Amino acid sequence: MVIASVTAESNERIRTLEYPVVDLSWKRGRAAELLVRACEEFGFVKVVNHGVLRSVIAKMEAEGARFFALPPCEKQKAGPPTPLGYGIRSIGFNGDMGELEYLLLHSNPSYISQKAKTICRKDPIHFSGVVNEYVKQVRQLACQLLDMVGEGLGLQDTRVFSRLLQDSENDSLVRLNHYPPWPGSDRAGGDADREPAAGKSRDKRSGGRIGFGEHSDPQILSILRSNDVDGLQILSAEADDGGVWIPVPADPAAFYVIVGDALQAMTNGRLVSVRHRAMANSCRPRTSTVFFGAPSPGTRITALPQMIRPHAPRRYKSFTWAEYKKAMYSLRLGHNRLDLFLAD
Ligand code: GA4
Repeated sequence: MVIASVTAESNERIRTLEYPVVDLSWKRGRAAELLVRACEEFGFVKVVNHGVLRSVIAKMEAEGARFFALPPCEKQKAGPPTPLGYGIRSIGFNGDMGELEYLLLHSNPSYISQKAKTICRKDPIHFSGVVNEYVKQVRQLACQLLDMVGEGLGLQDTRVFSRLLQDSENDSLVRLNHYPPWPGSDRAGGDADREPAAGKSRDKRSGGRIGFGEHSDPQILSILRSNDVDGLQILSAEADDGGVWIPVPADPAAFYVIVGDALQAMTNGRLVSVRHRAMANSCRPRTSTVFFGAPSPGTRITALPQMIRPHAPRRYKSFTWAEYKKAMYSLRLGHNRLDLFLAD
């Protein structure tokens, strides 16, 4: 597998940490095989040569920048998040807090055109056009990757995952995040000695300021990109010390692919939904855009028969996406919510 490495300080040791990269210009069969290995071992992969047009990405980024630069009272008109809409610091309904502001939108064009009236009052049609085009291209990328996963797993019906994202009732979301800068944070010597303000969270080991806390994504597949400011970290499952946070350097030209809980359940645990978080330590603002590919609410999430074997018995009860969402909104961000659906 092609691996990128990053040197990081963890547990008072300097270590080289690794994460997988797949280049979509490689031969399809080889790329599919490596994609599956990455999703099995990490639940995460950086994808380059992805084919999403740079102009589409740039327009989406510009719309995000324009919105977040509005005065607070203007932004509030697109809130509060219920759970969709504009939010600041508060995440979900159960007291989770982050160091960010965000726009969380349904990917359905009719929802976007309705919501655009509060997000971009000057030109809602332009805003919806930009978001719809971005969603269309990134959904296509997600479907291409899911078809490759189907191939790499040796499934006869290689479209079994991508069909869920193409369903007219699919519940996919798009999220724009803006992590404001933290003044003084990049100065020499770091800032682990600085006390965060009341209620703000910090990683106990590194002292870094957490922008969006540890969690897994509930959906099938998430496709993330960011500006050139670092912050994304993935948790590697290491038996000896309960996991190590791997900082994934920013690359605005790449997309980062995150396996969600629903794909873990459908593959009976063969692909793993990776726990990840975003740090907000930089003296420059970090922005990220995430597409969360989800099925329709009525879709039944259940392990594919080919994934159940004598040595790999059924791990999860089957559930509908609507049932899973109900559970996830009743729980904290960091909860291992799939555990609630473990088979008897
Ligand atoms: C995590 C992944 C996505 O950002 C998200 C988040 C959602 C929200 O912000 O409303 C949740 C979180 C996420 C999982 C648990 C619940 C719901 C916040 C929260 C505490 C949009 C999603 O789908 O699930």
